[in-house]
Amino acid sequence: MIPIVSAYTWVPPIAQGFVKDLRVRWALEEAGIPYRIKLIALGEAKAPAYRRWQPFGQVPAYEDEAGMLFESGAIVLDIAARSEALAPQDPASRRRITAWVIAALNSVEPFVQNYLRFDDDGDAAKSAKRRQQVQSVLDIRLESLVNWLGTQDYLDAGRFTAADLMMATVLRELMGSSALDPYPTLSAYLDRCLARPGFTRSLEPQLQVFREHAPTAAVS
Ligand SMILES: N[C@@H](CCC(=O)N[C@@H](CS)C(=O)NCC(=O)O)C(=O)O
Repeated sequence: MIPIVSAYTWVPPIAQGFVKDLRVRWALEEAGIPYRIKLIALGEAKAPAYRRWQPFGQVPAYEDEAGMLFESGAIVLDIAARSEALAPQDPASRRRITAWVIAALNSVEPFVQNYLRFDDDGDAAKSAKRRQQVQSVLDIRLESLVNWLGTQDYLDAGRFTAADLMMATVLRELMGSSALDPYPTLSAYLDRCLARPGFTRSLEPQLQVFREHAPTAAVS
């Protein structure tokens, strides 16, 4: 069976290019595994039938001959477990790459999202202080990544792996902000990951679907 990945027909412009089916598409592109996209409307994701595939009513969900799966990290790791292109297949490498995928999702992404979603609450002094706190905890994580990378091009195994795929999708969320400015190592790392043809092959089709399903302006 050709693997199936769920994706939205359309999301607001701010989310376009960042919907998390991108991670799965990218992994499949790197692995050279053909796949089909199952498009669903935003509202459809909340229907009971879809929730049997993705319990939280989100994308991506995934299905292949082994069955249904959800959570982008779990899906990428599952694909990596079968693809040398995404991870060296010796057990020691695979467990380190698992750790990095979880680190991207658990030790970095929450701080990225807190930073990006920070909202002033109207009290300028309190907001400035809180913003500073949110930024400094993110900085601690980014500095840790810089220290880990040192002069390495990639997180582990001396080459691009699923660990970099996941970390790049997380760091990429910061691209519209100034958060990466103090970290040229991370900007260069991100550029290196996003320059991969597999990334472009995953991003473009997602964007194309949104172009095709763009809401038309109401005619008055
Ligand atoms: N932890 C999930 C998060 C998936 C997720 O956040 N999906 C978003 C799109 S990027 C979504 O479907 N949002 C709609 C919603 O939560 O109702 C994963 O990594 O797969």
